[in-house]
Amino acid sequence: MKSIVLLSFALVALSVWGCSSDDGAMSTDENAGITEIKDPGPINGDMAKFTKNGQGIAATYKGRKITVLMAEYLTTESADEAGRTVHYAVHGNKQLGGDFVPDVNYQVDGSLNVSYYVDQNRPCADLGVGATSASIDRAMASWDRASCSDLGMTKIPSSNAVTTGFISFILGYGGSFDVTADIVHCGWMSGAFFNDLAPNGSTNILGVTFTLVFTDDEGNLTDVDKNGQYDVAFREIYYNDNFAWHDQDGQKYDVEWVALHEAGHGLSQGHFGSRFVTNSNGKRHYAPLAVMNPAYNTDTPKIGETDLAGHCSLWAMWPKK
Ligand SMILES: [Ca+2]
Ligand SMILES: [Ca+2]
Ligand SMILES: [Zn+2]
Repeated sequence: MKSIVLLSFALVALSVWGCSSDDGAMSTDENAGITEIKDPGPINGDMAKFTKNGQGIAATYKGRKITVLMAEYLTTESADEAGRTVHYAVHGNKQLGGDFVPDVNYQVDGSLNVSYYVDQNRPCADLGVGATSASIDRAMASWDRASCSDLGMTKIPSSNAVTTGFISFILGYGGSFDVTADIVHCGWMSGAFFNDLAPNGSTNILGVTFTLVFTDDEGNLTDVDKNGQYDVAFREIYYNDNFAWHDQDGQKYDVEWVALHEAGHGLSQGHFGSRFVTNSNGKRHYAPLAVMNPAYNTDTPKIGETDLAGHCSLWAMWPKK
């Protein structure tokens, strides 16, 4: 059975092999010169960063405590290490993911619709908030168009009076414990914020999504709907202003591409894709090529077949409104 799985994976890998256009022709000898780079796996992060005076985060929503579960970060295509998942709340050796609870009482927006908010108070240095907000809106609309799911994607209008940033607040970069939406695009942060996340983060990490989850009164993570996933309160997305950002001009780094990737995390999807390097030129490739690969890999922001399959497995059963 295992060999069949491996064989079918190899066929998938060959059939959907993707390289950016400047890579030139691949070797005709598929068995030579290509090395898989093993996924180093998730990291256990330092929860102490997110506690104050030895206490867990005391932020609450409707009487429920909220804490940080994990961070998923996206790296550049040239970073030595691909994006990874940092688990802050680890119970025993269990590193579970998080998912929204299909119950309005566990929806911070009080609705089974998926809401998002774009904070325009942390603008990008390269582009106006109109352009970056439009890019984010297109990314959210792309996920909303998936016909297998009925997200009811709803945008909460941006207001300069609203302060987002649960994570940035805790880490000392300003923000608040206010809750605005299921998915919050908090805006662009300095490179220092990303160095706090991972070594060389300022120069390797393009964006990050933090998953915030509910806990019980004692601070234990909950799984009230018993789906094997911790119960997500909301997610926060941050972009790295240490990079040059572009708006649909084919240059790196395209806001919509990164927003589409981060919104995939916002909708509970993780990274996937195996990483390979062509030995002769050091170019890195993913199979299958996808927007949910852990590194930036194309200038065309689009949801791939594998991305869509992952999305549908998470959302096809979401209750209709
Ligand atoms: Ca909702
Ligand atoms: Ca759950
Ligand atoms: Zn990611």
